[in-house]
Amino acid sequence: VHPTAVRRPYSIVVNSEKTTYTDEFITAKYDNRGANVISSADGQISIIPTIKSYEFRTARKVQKTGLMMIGIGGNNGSTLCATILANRHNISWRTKEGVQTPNYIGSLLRASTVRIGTDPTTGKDVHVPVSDVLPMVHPNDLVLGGWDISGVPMDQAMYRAKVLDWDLQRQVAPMMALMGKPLPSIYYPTFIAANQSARADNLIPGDNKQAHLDQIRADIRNFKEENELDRVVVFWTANTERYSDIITGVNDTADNLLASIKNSHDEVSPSTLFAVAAILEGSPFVNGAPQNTFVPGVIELAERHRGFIGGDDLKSGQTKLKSVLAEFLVNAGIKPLSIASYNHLGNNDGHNLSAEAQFKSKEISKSSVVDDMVESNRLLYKPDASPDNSGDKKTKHSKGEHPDHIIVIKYVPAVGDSKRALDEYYSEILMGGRSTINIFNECEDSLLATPLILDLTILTEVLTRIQYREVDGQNTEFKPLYSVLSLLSYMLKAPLVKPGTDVVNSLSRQRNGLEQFLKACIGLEAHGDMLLETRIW
Ligand code: NAI
Ligand code: DG6
Repeated sequence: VHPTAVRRPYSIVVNSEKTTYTDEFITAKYDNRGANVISSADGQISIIPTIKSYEFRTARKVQKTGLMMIGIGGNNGSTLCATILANRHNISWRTKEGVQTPNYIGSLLRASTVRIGTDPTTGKDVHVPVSDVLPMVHPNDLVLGGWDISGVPMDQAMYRAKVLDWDLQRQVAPMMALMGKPLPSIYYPTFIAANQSARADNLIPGDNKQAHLDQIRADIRNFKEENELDRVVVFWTANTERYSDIITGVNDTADNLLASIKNSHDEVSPSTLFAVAAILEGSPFVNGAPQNTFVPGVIELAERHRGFIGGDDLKSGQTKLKSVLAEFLVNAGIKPLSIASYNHLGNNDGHNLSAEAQFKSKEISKSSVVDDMVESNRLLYKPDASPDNSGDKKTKHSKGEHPDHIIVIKYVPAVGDSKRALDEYYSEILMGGRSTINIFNECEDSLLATPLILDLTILTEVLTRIQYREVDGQNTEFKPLYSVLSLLSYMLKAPLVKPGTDVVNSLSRQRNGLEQFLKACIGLEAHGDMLLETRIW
């Protein structure tokens, strides 16, 4: 089942003094423009435009990349494997609608485009697939592997998930069967719901966390060697865990965390252990679930090893829409008073989330998504006047005025993977009026999540090949990007960002940020919507 698909040649050339090409690198100059704003006590706002010059250097050779999923035997993991196999082998199947061909719909990289300029002969915008802007791995070329506490072979895991059409399952099953059983994993029962215990039959023996770490590191190394990979991305798509307590001396620093693993401390979660293993093996780690895998000790360890981490929690449906709608309302000067989000689903994710502690993790990531929009408009929402109005990013809002925001998730086995989500946005409009928007969405959860896992993996691989340097500064060596890959935010509900910097939840800002960055790497300016040529004579 190893990849055979042909890579598309990279075909974009930017003819500009800003961009240079060698066989090895694309190097582009970029002027980062901003503005310093100083507000004085008398209400005067003084603005000083700023500019700082950088160079980005992107290695052109796409690395042979493996994706190791933790939870590969679950709905997302098995659906992703079957989707890649169907695409790789061009398998079509019959549904009651007719013949369906495989695709990557829902992937920002493979199914959406970016405006790169204008055709001078027609004056029309020219769009290219996002995946064409820089050399990127094709999803068909990813080498797949991973761990699961459930030892069900991959074809059976796909049947168990009940996500894909039967005629497709039937055809990919022999290829899925060749993938065999997932690698044994680690199971610390207090971290996931008790209702998952029956699945846990494929475990690395013992309860020594250091030995577990060593085994997982060896798994990553072996997978890399056996498949002759340049890069392995390790991805948590296993059950949502409860939050870990952040305890001074235990997981607050890199050294304390490593010592706690040695001592098999109870509060080190499986996902944190996997993140540490990945960092120590030089593999990027992405967290597709909501729990606080990235305790401070993990972030410090990633910084120390110049490793790459990204998370948290795939932003697939209800929350993605919320990061559009809440921004639309607040930017339209309309004041959401309450947002009530309800959903029910019947897959194993829903079963796990029916336990209080695991639901809590999901509730936090689903709730945080409107914070920055509210924060940005203090005309609508009164700020808190007290001196300490800071809030914790993940557990509580800043103390200023906020809309009521409630999250409900219910487990209804009958509906399986087909999640039903209802959202009510209740807002204040002109002169005390009220507006209510109700949304009902129904779709297979894992078919929204799978393309996000692919995008996150492929983007992560790209970001490991990009380096930067300051053009006029003292420090002119090329350096890797900062360890926390906040450029992945578009696909994530509660984006992890560089400590001390602001989280951006708005979907359009997240997408613009990513587009601008990819374009900057080939020396293209951000395309604004000023459309000056259409406004002047
Ligand atoms: P699932 O329950 O079908 O799959 C999770 C898999 O993880 C199971 O096969 C389970 O046996 C395995 N597992 C649990 N603990 C493990 C460990 N310590 N090591 C290895 N494997 C372990 O769930 P699904 O639907 O695939 O979702 C996966 C994760 O992604 C969940 O945390 C979910 O909340 C999150 N997520 C899912 C989205 C979706 O739309 N499906 C969207 C956003 C996030
Ligand atoms: C119930 O909400 C199950 C969850 O795992 C979600 O389906 C998943 O987090 C996706 O959430 P959303 O809000 O992006 O659709």
